[in-house]
Amino acid sequence: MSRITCPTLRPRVVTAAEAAAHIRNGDRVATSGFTGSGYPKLVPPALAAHAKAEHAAGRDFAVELWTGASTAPELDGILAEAGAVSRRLPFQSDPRMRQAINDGQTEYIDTHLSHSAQQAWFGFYGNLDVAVVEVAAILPNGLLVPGSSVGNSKTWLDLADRVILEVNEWHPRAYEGFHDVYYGTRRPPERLPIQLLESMQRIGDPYLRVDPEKVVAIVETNHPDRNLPFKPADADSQAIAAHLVDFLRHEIRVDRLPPSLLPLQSGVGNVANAVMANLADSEFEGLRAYTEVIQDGMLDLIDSGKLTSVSATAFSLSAERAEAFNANIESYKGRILLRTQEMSNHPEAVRRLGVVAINGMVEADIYGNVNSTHVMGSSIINGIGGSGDFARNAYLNFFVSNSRAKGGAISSIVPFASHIDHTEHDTQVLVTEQGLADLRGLSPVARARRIIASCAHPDFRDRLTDYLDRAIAANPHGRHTPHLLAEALSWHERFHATGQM
Ligand code: 0RQ
Repeated sequence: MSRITCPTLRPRVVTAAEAAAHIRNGDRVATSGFTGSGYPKLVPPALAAHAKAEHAAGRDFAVELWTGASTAPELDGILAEAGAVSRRLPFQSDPRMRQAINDGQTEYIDTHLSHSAQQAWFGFYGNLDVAVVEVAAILPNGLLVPGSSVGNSKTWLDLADRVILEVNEWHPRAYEGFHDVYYGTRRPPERLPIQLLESMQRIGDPYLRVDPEKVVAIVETNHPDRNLPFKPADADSQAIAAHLVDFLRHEIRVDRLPPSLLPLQSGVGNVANAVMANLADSEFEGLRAYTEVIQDGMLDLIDSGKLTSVSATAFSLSAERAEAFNANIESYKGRILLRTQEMSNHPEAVRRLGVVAINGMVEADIYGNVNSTHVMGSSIINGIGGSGDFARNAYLNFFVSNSRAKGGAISSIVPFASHIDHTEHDTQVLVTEQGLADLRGLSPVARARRIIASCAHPDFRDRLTDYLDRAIAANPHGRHTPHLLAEALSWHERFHATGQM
């Protein structure tokens, strides 16, 4: 049976090329999609082909691209390769898009993921021309059943002048009932408290709404989400996870956490995924998650019975896990809820629920400033994503990383972070395979001693201590957060010059 049962909308089914023809040079285009799930799969390649044809004919063609978060090669990748994206926001992780941004061809606006929708409807980014949104089905009354992500789709459908829908049969029809789309957001000063008191509480609707008048085209597809595999957890990830889990036990013993913990948030990346897998082997029971993405590790926790429920905005699964989930989707009903990213990452909810946030990092400095996004201060990797939404507002936050990168050439603990996403005021606990530094209640120099002793790799520990000691000695009237300004970024400069920090 067709997934499009609305008599008004059914006649608008066209080919992807016909749908893409509704997108013009200079348009602001916003798509569904969040960390490789629920993004449109046919219109973007058709748009890229059109852009290439225009370029070959000597004409300009580029659009602004707004999404929920990262998408996939057949959206970010193919449009970046076609040179068809003038400006991109918010989180991305595609290698070709990253290249276009780092080459200076595409402007990139790296907002917090909870801010992106509201800043769009505040009007901060200008008028939205087109929304391209993938859904699992269109109901007879025109309501839309989302698929494997919700992201910013609600806002894009509300704001866009024109809407293109992709109806993808790869998403199980049984997705109906897995979503909670909150329609109560208002601009200040009309804002009301968000009545989300428990992680699985429903505060919205199971469906997305769209004004049928705005729907200019519908495309039918049957294409899987991108679904990248995770690296198997190596010894370092296991060690990081073990330190973190031991610390959680300690916090329970001293009565700073309940035995079933508080709702967990786990970020993107291999290390964060490994931490979740490690929790599956632990003694914890009755865990809950209030998070952004559901990775394989979190699904393992549900399957093992340790995790009773997950509220998120999207799946980010490997291909095998996605197929297994789709085949057994009914068994997860009531245990998984997908919200708008505005709500999954909402500061008010994160603060009220007391989330325990675990996110990856690129580097941290001795005082606890964390860089989540840039290599050597200049090249973006992915973006801040939701790490700031969660870390700043969490009950307890962790930043995790190997103590070294690139085969030992780089120390992840440096005198001064080459880019700062999370300041020393936000950071609570740093974890590397070397150990864990609990920074709560410590002054800057005490934090520095603890980070160097617990988290830095032995290859770099003495040099970090030497830097700190000399910075203290050289600043007789500046001993609160002492630095040697001319030397603070010298480790990064040395890496550029010699390939070694
Ligand atoms: O690059 O694969 O080319 O070698 O960075 O590093 O160690 O595989 O770590 O997969 O956990 O990702 C911060 C990127 C960590 C991720 C980051 C290089 C390293 C490798 C990845 P290669 P690992 P992970 C909510 C939370 C921001 C968004 C976020 C991230 C690559 O966690 O994007 O937290 N976070 N969102 O070699 C140079 C260093 C390095 C380094 C690592 N010090 N210097 N390169 N790398 N450390 C979810 C969402 O927001 C959607």
